[in-house]
Amino acid sequence: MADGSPASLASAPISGQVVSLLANYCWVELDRPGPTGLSRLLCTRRSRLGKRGLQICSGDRVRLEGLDWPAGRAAVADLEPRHSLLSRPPVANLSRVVVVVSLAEPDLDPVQLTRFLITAELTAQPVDLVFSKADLLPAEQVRQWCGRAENWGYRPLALASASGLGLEPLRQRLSQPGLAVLCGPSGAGKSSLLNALRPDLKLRVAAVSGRLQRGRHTTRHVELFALAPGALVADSPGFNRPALPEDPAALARLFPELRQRLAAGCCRFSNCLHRGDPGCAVGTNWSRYDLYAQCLADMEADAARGMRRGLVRPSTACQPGGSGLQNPEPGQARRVGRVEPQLDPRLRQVSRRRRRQDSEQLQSLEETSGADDHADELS
Ligand SMILES: Nc1nc2c(ncn2[C@@H]2O[C@H](COP(=O)(O)OP(=O)(O)OP(=O)(O)O)[C@@H](O)[C@H]2O)c(=O)[nH]1
Ligand SMILES: [Mg+2]
Ligand SMILES: [Zn+2]
Repeated sequence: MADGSPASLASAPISGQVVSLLANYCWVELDRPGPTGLSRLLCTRRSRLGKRGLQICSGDRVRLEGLDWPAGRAAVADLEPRHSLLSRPPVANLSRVVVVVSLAEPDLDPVQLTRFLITAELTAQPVDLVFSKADLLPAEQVRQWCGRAENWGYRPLALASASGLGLEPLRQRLSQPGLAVLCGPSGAGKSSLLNALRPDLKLRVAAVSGRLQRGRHTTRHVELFALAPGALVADSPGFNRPALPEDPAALARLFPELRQRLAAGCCRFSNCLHRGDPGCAVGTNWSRYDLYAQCLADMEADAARGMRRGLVRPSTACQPGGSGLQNPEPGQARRVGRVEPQLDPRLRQVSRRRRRQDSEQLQSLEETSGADDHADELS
């Protein structure tokens, strides 16, 4: 075991965690300071990592070689397996995702918020929801938003960075060991929040602009900061439209309130999309149902577009307007067969409208041969 002497340090494998990623370099915080007392090295990436298809993310645990202590440089030789991953912003080995959205400037958009929550839930780590800029809305409206989010299964925190209102409960959650990632739209106040929690960071922030009071993409890359012993927090660049997963069947588990209903046995079908289909007791009478249905419709429209462009493998569950009941599990055909698949007319409308926005080439394909037939052939 390494005892800290120069001899043992020379032989011990040097490892650490990627705390920020630049174009061709990354900063790695060492597990133990080096012989010169240096705790952070600027590292290149060995090309063999790329050849093995390994992409480094902030938060990755890495092994280093080619150490040049006087220059403070090294090269990343290998990646340790990740225990969790957030796809966008890309962060590995996180233990908590904090979705930050502003109550005003820019206004809170429930569809956008739902997409951020879905991305966060995909990590299978605890998800926190922060409503920022609570000082810009009357207290009653702040309470209403918190009540809504509680119905969705979250424990939201409303806060204002400048005054420090509501900051301490967040500090407590973020001070737990592990890596928490702040993510959300540009201008939501993520960096301001970190500045309020750790004023010495002095992270760059910028006023929102334009009619919609959008953010200016001030933070350009993910960076990890220590907040308490063993507790790291990542700031991240804001963006406006998180992607949805490809598989519509995976969506229900990403809504905590729906997950709860499913755990209580509200649906007996294993391949149901819970869209009010006959025989599905989940129903449509829950507060985020419209947002859930819209996400499903968007996923189906994305899949239809991807199939035409040859980007996505056809899947019966992704057919425009499909109810997800057409493809029963083995042994379930008769039981599922009694439930007639419902073609939801609203979804057809969404698909057609989206298709009209496609390229001219796709439009002419629709006009000449009937796009629905073509999509069916492909699937
Ligand atoms: N009124 C008010 N303004 C805030 C609050 N928090 C942040 N702001 C302002 O909102 C603007 C955007 O804040 P940032 O911290 O740069 O937002 P961000 O989420 O880091 O944005 P990106 O880095 O672009 O993703 C700045 O002008 C902040 O001063 C708050 O609690 N109340
Ligand atoms: Mg920022
Ligand atoms: Zn169902």
